[in-house]
Amino acid sequence: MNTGLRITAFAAAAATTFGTAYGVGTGVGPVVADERPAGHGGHGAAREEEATGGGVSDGGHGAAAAAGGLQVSEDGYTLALETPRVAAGKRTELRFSIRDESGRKVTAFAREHGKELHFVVASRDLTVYRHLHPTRAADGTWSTSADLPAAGAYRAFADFKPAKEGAGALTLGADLAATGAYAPAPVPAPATTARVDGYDVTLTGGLRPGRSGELRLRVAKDGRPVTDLQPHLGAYGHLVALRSGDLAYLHVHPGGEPGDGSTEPGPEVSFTATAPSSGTYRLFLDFRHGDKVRTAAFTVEAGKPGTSAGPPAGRPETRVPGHRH
Ligand SMILES: [Cu+2]
Repeated sequence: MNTGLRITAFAAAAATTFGTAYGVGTGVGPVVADERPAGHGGHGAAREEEATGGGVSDGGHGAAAAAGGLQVSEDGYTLALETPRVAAGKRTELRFSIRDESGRKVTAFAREHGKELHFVVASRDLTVYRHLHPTRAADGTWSTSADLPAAGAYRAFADFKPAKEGAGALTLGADLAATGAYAPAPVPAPATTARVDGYDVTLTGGLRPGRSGELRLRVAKDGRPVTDLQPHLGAYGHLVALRSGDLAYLHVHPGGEPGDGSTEPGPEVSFTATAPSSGTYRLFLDFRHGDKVRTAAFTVEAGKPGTSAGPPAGRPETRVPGHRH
């Protein structure tokens, strides 16, 4: 599995980038992970991917920058949304393509998490979230059906890696609008539990600005821990974090994967992520159980005094010795 090896190498480079992000500040500008030495991974992400060897890696998931999705065009690639306006409240087709520097539709993608491209749509107020897997026509046009229940402003993210020598993973973002009467909602208040379809998901840990933080999500159903989560795209859960205010897209690394010999199918799934800044973030966890994918959503504050995830009030954050590898 060549892909597995290549992505593993990239994951190591990406982890290095994350480790370095603290030192260089919290800029969201592109960092070319491929040019960094890949010899010393940050969060053990590379190790876990190596164990699975299945070409599944959050490390390759657009990890070239601390935050993605803020640009419609990056590294010569552009997200061209052919359906920038759709009707709210009914199932519609979303169509787009990834264009290269010369405007041609890209047709060669590397697989990540078993897919050539991951498409996430979130409302600007972070109350609606969809993680979709469009299909690609031979000419490079992607399409998927989606239903956006509320009118308003949305951001669409394409998370992919061109299958081109030296190309890094990218997350491009484009504005999308759902027409209809618009009633923007406030971002839900921070909470450590989320309820979806009879499942209770509890969050411990949190996001820290400029530093890697662990997020552990525990899934229970009817009060009982769920210990038979099903793999979904090569992991027991997929987590996307979006920053409130600009919907910066954070890259989250799984803390282990099915078949690596140590990762249990629940009740807990763990991730590491580095917030590019303090502020409010919304976390969306997709997990699969009973043959259905569900999404649990949480609002968390990064770096806010008084929260467990943030630095203690009035005291500068100190580095944990040995945290960086
Ligand atoms: Cu996906």
